[in-house]
Amino acid sequence: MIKPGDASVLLVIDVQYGFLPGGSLAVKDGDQVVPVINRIAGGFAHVVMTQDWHTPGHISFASSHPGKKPFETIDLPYGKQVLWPDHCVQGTDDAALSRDLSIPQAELIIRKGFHHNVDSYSAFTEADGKTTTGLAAYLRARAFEQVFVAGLATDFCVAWTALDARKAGFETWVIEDACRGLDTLGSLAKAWADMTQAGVKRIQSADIAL
Ligand code: VGL
Ligand code: ZN
Repeated sequence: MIKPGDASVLLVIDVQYGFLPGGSLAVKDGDQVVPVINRIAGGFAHVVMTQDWHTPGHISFASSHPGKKPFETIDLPYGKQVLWPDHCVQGTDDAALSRDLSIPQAELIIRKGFHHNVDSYSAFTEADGKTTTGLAAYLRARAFEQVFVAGLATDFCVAWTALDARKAGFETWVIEDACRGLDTLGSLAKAWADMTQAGVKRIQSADIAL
């Protein structure tokens, strides 16, 4: 069993209506993470949430690229980009955090994806690999050392966040049953392979002592 301590923080990634059933980029069974996250959050004194928060016409939207369809890829100056349906546009209900989350102690909400010409999956670094959200500096300033990651989607925002947490030197766990994936073009298996390779620990919510 793993017992979260004073130096542990839970990152709750993108539990927003856009990624829940009925949302614009719905993750299958995405709503099932909510009760699991609510339960484990009770064991954490420190919680940070993220919120995908795109400009209208964002570069990651297929609709911004004539002739392109969602889930196709294109080459952008910073690398390959999967194109998505329009989702989580700033100020819309689709971008709102689920009202079923019950985590009143959450200390910070990091918004990401608001740079019009750069996507951002990771809570730490945007897809250009250099623009920072400030989260690593925040976590260090707060003296956190262990990062636990849960939310949506396993193979994009959760995985990129966990990989960057490792790069930033944090001990990192992903709580598998507190996440659900999109799994487009084999992305879920690849994400787990990359995370395992990087030393991210894969656990279940039952492994956490609450
Ligand atoms: C996400 C695709 C596009 C995610 C966000 O939260 O995993 N995926 N934007
Ligand atoms: Zn997005």
